[in-house]
Amino acid sequence: MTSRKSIDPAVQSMLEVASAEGISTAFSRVDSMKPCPIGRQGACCSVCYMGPCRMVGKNPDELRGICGARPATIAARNFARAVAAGSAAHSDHGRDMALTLLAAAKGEAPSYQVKDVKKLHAVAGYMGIKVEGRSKEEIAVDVATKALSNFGQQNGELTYIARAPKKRQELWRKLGIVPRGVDREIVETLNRTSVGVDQDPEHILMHAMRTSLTDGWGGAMLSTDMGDILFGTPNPVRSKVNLGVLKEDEVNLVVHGHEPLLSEMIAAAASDPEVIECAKSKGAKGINLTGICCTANEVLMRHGIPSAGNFLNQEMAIITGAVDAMVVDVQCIMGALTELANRYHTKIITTSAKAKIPGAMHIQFDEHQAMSIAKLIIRTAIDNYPNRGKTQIPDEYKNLVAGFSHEYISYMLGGVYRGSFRALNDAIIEGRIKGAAGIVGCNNPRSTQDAGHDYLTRKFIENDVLVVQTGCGAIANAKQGLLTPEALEYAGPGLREICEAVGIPPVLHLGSCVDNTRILTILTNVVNEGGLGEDIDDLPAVGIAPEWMSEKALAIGTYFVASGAYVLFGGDSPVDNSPEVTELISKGWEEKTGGKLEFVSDYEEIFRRSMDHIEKKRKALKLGSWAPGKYSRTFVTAQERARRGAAALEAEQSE
Ligand code: NFS
Repeated sequence: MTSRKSIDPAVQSMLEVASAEGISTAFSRVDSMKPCPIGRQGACCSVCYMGPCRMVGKNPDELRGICGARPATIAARNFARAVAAGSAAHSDHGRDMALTLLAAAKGEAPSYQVKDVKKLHAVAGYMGIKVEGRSKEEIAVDVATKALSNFGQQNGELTYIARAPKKRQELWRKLGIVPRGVDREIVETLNRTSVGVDQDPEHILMHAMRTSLTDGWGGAMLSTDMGDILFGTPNPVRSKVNLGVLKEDEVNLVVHGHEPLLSEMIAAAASDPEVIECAKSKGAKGINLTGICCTANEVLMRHGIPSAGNFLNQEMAIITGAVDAMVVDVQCIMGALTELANRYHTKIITTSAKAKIPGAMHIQFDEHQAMSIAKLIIRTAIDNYPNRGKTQIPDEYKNLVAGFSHEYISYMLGGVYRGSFRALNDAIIEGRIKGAAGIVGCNNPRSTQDAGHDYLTRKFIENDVLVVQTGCGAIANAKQGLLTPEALEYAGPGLREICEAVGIPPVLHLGSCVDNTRILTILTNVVNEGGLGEDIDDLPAVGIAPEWMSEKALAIGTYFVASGAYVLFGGDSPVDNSPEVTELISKGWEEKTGGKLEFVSDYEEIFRRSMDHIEKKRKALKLGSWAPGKYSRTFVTAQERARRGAAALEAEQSE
């Protein structure tokens, strides 16, 4: 029964506890809350108060709302609004990061500094900011100011548009979808989609693409860069994942949400000897910091702090009874947490000026006094430790390797002096690696937790497709042990050879959801490296969000399509009611950008379409299949080597 809900054994065991104790969770609520069939397929218009109008009937194309809006207009408007909301979420995150960098550089936020000068110089390079003869603080002031100007500018182009492949930039200009300013495009979407403004579905959807580019090549990319400058660019780290990382005898503090600003401070404060002494004085052996969702990914990538799991693990963590405080900021935080926490001793602490939850304790974060606030939060968790009742921590965790920034990938492929993507391009050209799949995004209780991520990742690596991941998708795979070198056992021979030679797992964790922009950078670097076409849409690559549920996922999917990628989403289509819009975002966008967006509920079909696409792109690039003999007469596959090794061993033993 619980296996239909989740493939995560820790979640399964907590669901048994929840069911025995009559505890409501997203997994149980999803059964009693049937989705509204009208809203679910984009057939409900609520942009004015003459309605809401429902586009239901035998022939949707005959239907219209009170104002006359057709189903296609309504579906396109709803989709564009979701993209705007998703872009706003990532971009506001980026804005906060830039504001903190500015405060740090001016000496107004003493807890923060420029940690990664190399990255600062690289970003200054993208922005045309002079670095020679200047202090890191001077450069950082200019970098943060330039970043912030991207949000409010009214005309011109976002700075990072120039980071895309040349051909892509020209295409965007031709299509008129280069964003002028982050805030401008998001506001314009809200205006265009309000009652009686833009009514042409194709025109609305073009602006949805322009808006999504403010996310991918704007707010989210800035967020990644500002984070790396402040906290360091990730390098591979080993860690652990799943509810088994919670500890019986330590103060369990879980950071949940998205922005790394506070969690970085908590990570630093948690190792302060004075704070640890304080925990000991309450009978705990120490402080155990873990995370959920993308905050977890941020501190995992940079410090190897263990993750207690992805989106659907948040309630499960509380049901263990072992969480002394869950500290949340923004995004993907379930409103149900406070009611659930009332059954236990757990304190839910909201920290963002933008987000309060009824029933939660609020300790407002302020970057100017970050360290003292972080310590106050830790002390609150410590003080709560003695209030713990019965705990039920499932003994489930897996090891993982995370921390693959594009900078590190370039380094691992070419070394310090010759960092490049050449080796990856060559492996794709030779056919050792057939292509790449980005498998990203959420959990959604309407489908079995982690099952889509798991099925697709295994299928791709088995078929010599390198998998890169972010967000809850990465954690889903980590919980199944796929983010380790041992997962090479499931990889096809070509992929395995490359991963063994370079020393990486076949599934690379690139970070949080804003770090999908690292994938954009990798795709661009692969194009610029040469030999695989001139633009992102030439590459044998796909992007997949099998268990998506968030507006942010739609924004990410749309900016990848605008950037030339084939993107497949699992589950139901939010524009299903309109065959016209369904065609506009797939075939229509493909004609314009070379990328397309499809909603396919069957995972096998997602895989089949992805492989067809990868093969089609390989053919267009005139790439053949892998022919080992062509490159090395002495070549043997890893499997063959293992077989020979085993045979030799057997022979030895029989002697
Ligand atoms: Ni992404 Fe990260 Fe997870 Fe989905 Fe939510 S945490 S920003 S939206 S649920 S992947």
